[in-house]
Amino acid sequence: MPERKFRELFEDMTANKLKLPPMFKVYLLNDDYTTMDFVVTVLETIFHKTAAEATQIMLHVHKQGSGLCGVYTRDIAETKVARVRELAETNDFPLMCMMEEE
Ligand code: TYC
Repeated sequence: MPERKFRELFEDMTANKLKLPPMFKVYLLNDDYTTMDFVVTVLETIFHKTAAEATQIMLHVHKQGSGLCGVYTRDIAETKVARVRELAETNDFPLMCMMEEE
């Protein structure tokens, strides 16, 4: 194989290997019906926040309309959004959760 071709292939391979995966921000949105306690529980159980962090994020969402819960790879973000929606539905709360590419 000519050296130029080999170098091209090698650079292509290493560039692809070193590329970081796309990351996704997961947000909770405010509503008038979901209880504050439920939102704190969601943040503790699904997003692994401490009680203090969960309370801070919940209050931020309550006052500002939305709040960042974490940044994850696509699969993890999708799973977290799905778990929040399932848990909210099971408990009859209209809590909304969304993800957005960084
Ligand atoms: N606004 C809700 C209330 O007053 C609390 C709440 C906070 C709901 C955050 C959703 O993502 C949310 N009970």
